[in-house]
Amino acid sequence: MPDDFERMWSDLAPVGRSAASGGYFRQPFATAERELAAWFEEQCRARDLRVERDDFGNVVGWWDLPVVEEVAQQPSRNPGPAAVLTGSHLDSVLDGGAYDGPLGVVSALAAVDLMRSRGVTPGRPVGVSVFVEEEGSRFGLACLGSRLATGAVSWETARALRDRDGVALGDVVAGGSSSLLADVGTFVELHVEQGRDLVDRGAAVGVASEIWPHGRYRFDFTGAANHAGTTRMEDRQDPMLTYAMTALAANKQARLAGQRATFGRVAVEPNGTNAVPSRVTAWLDARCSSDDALATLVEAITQQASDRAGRDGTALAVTAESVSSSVVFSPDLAAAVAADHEGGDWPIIPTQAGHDAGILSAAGIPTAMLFVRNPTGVSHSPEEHASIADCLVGVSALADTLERLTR
Ligand code: HGY
Ligand code: MN
Ligand code: MN
Ligand code: MN
Repeated sequence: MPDDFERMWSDLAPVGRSAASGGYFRQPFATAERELAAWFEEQCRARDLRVERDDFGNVVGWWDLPVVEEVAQQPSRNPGPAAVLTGSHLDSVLDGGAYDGPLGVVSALAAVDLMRSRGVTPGRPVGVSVFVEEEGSRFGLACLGSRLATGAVSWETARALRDRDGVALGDVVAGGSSSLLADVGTFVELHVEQGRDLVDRGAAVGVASEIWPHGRYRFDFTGAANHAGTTRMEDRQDPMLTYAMTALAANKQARLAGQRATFGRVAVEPNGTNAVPSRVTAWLDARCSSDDALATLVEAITQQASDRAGRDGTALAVTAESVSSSVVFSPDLAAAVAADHEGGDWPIIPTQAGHDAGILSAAGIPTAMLFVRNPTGVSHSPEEHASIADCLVGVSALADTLERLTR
């Protein structure tokens, strides 16, 4: 299995991603997703996993139950046992790392290999899944694929989402419906840790207790375009100033409240060197320990932005583009997954990162997350990393969990 894992891990290179290069892909959504899906489906076929796609680009490779003849004589038999699904995503943030997402997919495939090498025949179907556009890097809505698969967002709404070039999702994806999750009873997602809890605890693997509430908010600062040199300072209505003071306020407010917030994306129009801009659009990413704390923090930042706009003679509009409430994973399932480790329970820790696991949990599917230690905790960066040794511990922990859930 180790060579399988390392071979698969390096195999991602053809689609622009590989552990070695910390690669990422810049191709447009459709190209990257199509190439990544082709790589994944090839891995499924190599394992005789039945490939099922939905209308949104999400894919599952199914390890079906062996067909048992006598079932045919028992037409009244209840439908088969609920399936156990495991997987993650293959897309990335811009200039991201190689582990966030792919580690969960490669580890799921390797866990199937490991279970088979142990001679395990699951008593339930096992699915390996890839949900598309988990980062929302192109169409702006995180966990887009899993939201569509669970119905958390309708296709009618999602199809109108546009990327930075104005291309609508409905123009690049067929759309329609998804039945991938129809028979899924439990979902388990393995993910590289995006933080340093496991390093601090000296553990190779951890289990998620919850996902902090988080949201994305678009701040539109509007001013008056003018000459950068000839316009007196007191005559300016500079939206860049209002944005800059708001970014400062967001950082200060988050620190004071013990929460997390940043403006990671900014668009300036007309973006000239010698002109006061007419408009600055900036996206706030806020993550808080409770729904109330999130609402309070965003309200405080918005209020300071509004006060500043009044002083600068600029206008402000704030739009909440997506808000995800707190997700608390099933404590019993988390405890059972944590206890699967012969050397004592894996630590159970919160995460501030959103995941498809959060969407499926919110849709009522019992869900667990396994984290693999990231030596620096750095993520959403080419510096993101996990050692092969820890990755293999993660695969073994995932196989143990799947084995227990499918008995
Ligand atoms: O942005 C996040 O929270 C996650 O990495 N998608
Ligand atoms: Mn991510
Ligand atoms: Mn991820
Ligand atoms: Mn995620």
